[in-house]
Amino acid sequence: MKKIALITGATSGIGEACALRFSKGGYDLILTGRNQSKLDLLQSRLNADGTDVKLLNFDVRDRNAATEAVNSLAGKWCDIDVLINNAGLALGLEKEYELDPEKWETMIDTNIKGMLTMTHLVVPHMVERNRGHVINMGSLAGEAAYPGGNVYCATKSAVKAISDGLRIDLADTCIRVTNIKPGLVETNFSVTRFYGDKCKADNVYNGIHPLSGEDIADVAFYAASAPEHVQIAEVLVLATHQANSYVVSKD
Ligand code: 8X3
Repeated sequence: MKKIALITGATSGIGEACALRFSKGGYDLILTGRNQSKLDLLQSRLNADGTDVKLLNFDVRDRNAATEAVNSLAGKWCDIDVLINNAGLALGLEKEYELDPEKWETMIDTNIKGMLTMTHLVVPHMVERNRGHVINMGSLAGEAAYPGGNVYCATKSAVKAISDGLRIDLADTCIRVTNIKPGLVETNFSVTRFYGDKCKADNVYNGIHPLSGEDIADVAFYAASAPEHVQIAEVLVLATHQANSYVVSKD
């Protein structure tokens, strides 16, 4: 029987890359996202590769919708082996005291509360079966605040604390918890951060060979494929010419 991974925010970027990587690695997939047509497209693509795909169309910020969607799973789809809490975003680089409260609410509600909601809905079943793996998408941004990063950095610090806490809570089980912390990854991340300004977004990655969503998906798949007694607790993944949030050597 094939293993099952549930991936949030699966319609683009790292989430989509994880869907393709885990499909290639022999998993069937539960994919969640807000955009039904993008979910449908991804499903057709994965079905063509022989992967069975279940789509759940909801926003992780909506706890009722998430609960209804996850509770609608039946049969084999209830036995989730890997939960990839990927849905997340950054909005703006404004000063903390100038950032629109709606923006910080969106980041906190998605990156922290959405991840907690999914953990709350899925992990109890893993505990019942005494097997499973939670992979949370953290960030280099969670290591230390950088200029304009304020709330986004805080949400990714929270991902670290919440992952560490969950690992403690699950230490007497066979369930593993991994926090993956990418640095510069060229996806839609910066386009979203700069409210659709593609030029500003491109500038973040100009002059450096950044990571791709696929690079991060490979790390997630590696963590999921490690022998059962091996828990990859945390991985900081940087482009070769990025040393930290401040030092990036550009051409
Ligand atoms: C994305 C990494 O450093 O651009 O989470 O904030 S960074």
